[in-house]
Amino acid sequence: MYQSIAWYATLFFVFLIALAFSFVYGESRKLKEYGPIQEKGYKIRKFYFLGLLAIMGFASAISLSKLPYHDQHAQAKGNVKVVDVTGLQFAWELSDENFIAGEPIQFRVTSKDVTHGFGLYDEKLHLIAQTQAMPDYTNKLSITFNKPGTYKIMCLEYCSTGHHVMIKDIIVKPKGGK
Ligand SMILES: [Cu+2]
Repeated sequence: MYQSIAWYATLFFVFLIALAFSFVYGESRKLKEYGPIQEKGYKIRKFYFLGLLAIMGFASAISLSKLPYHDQHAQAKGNVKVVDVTGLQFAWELSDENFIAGEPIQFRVTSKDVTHGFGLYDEKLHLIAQTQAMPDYTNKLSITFNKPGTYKIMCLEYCSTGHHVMIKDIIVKPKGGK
């Protein structure tokens, strides 16, 4: 859906630019007094600048708050399960592999060798969360698996020949069930 919106928006703006160019080309053939045109142009420019500023400010405020960057300084609260994750060539090691739906989890992700990408995928292979797995550094990633099922960790950073086998299943059991 977003691709088609982006595509039509691009077409629309290309069309607007083409329109502006043909207008300028048409006008450039007429002889006119320069002063008033310049004054009008400056007014339009100011209007566009302020308009653009307002739109970009608004869009930034909305989209920045939704960026999936997790709070690295967040402390694991009482009932949060902390799971240490280590990426290595070519596997994922987890300190705990028992997951229950609805349980808040904080992954603490690091690497033993090179940089890997910790990508969490749901059953439809949609990426639901990700962070870097870096040597000598721990990234915190908080997530709650709302539905039981088989999730996957896949490496998101090309890390040499075995990169494609860095896949691990995470089985999330239903709450109260087996
Ligand atoms: Cu990797």
